[in-house]
Amino acid sequence: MKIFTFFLCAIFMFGSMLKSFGAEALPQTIISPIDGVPMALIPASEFLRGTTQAQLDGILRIDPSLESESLEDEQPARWIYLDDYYIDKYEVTVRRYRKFIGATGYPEPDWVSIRYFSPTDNHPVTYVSWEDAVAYAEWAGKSLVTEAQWEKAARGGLEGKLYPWGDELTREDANYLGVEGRDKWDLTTSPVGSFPPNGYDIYDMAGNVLEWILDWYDADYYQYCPKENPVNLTPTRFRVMRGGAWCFEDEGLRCASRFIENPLFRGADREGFRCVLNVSQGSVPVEPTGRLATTWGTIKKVRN
Ligand SMILES: [Ca+2]
Ligand SMILES: [Ca+2]
Repeated sequence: MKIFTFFLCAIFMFGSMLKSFGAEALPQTIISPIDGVPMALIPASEFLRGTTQAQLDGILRIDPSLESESLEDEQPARWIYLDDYYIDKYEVTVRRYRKFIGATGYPEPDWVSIRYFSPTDNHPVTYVSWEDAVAYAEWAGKSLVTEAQWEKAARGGLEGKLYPWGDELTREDANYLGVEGRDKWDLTTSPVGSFPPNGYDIYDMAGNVLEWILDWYDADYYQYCPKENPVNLTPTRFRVMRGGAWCFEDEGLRCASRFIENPLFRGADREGFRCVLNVSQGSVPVEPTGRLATTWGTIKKVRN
């Protein structure tokens, strides 16, 4: 309890030191003070979200077995504006999740199953529910990723591409169904960061584990959502998951692919998450000197 109280105080101090920054002053990379993960800045801007009709036609030409209706929830493609935010460069690992459990006394996950599909501490944690992911994010002083934040980060600054690095997916890019080349993992996750990052220096946005998203899933959400900082907080039956997983075909690894899951489900060998820091909500810790700092000491600041 004492440790938990310490973390609550620390998060409060963390927030109280916030200061507004122009985008030009924000460092490209920060180290998240509580869970120690490097986070990449995604600068405020518009990005083209979703799947255009031309892309949808192309996808169906490549794989005629797909039903066009199954991709309609990715339409219409629209320009969406998002404020500055930082996103974890890596999926939350077994090591970081264990640290969270130890610090808070949060209920232990199914370590036996986790170990089977994620055999080392540097593999992504799995067998976590949406609520587990939110609890971790709150402990870490961060938030779960919104659906729009996830897709913008996945696109890596590119416009209208199918995957985080372009329109082709190869075995050098990601862990998905099967084994070849750099993808040495057949029926398990790979250690986080085993493949090259995208243009925002973020790893495993395609494949490895599916990632829990803050939004509730609505197939029609793109048709009516706001243009700025959209997040669907109206309850439905499912939460969104993004990015595909180690057991998915290549089509499921597209940046625009949307998946659904029961938020209470904690039994999946392919489901993990990552977190964000929302700059506008005052979650970037800055001292008047411009140094990043917390009650734990100065945050390691890394320049790309
Ligand atoms: Ca594989
Ligand atoms: Ca992933």
